Amino acid sequence: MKRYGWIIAAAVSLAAQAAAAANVSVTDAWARANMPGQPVSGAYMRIQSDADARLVGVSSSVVPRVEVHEMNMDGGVMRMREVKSLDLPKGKTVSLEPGGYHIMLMNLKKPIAAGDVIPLALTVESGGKRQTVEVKAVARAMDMSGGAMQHGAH
Ligand SMILES: [Cu+2]
Repeated sequence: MKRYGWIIAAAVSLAAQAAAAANVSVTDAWARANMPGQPVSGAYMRIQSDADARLVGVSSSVVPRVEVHEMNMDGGVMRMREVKSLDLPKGKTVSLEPGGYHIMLMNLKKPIAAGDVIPLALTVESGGKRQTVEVKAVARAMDMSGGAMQHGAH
């Protein structure tokens, strides 16, 4: 599977950027297209901040509920849980990808189809200030046999 086979331009705007706010860049933002009847999916991206920061929330105008999740192995079983805050260390690229940290798209009213654009608003905190980073994740189909995570546990 060519996970990063194509680069998706992430539209990043730094709203209300204060002098102390970190510069946050997001690349390779994508969402997983899903099957009819699946109410959940995942969104993935790479985030880099030029100052120590934290991702403290994500929302979307088209997804009723969005959470930041962590996935790991627990006794041979893949489990995931919500994380309230994800560290974005200065200068380090933090990857959200299948099998690791991801943005959970929940309570979907209709399936996400390949090519759909999912707008996401990331709330990033740094130096006591919060800013919103707008990201557009383009949906792509995913080969479920290629080690993709299942979200059936929800
Ligand atoms: Cu999840």
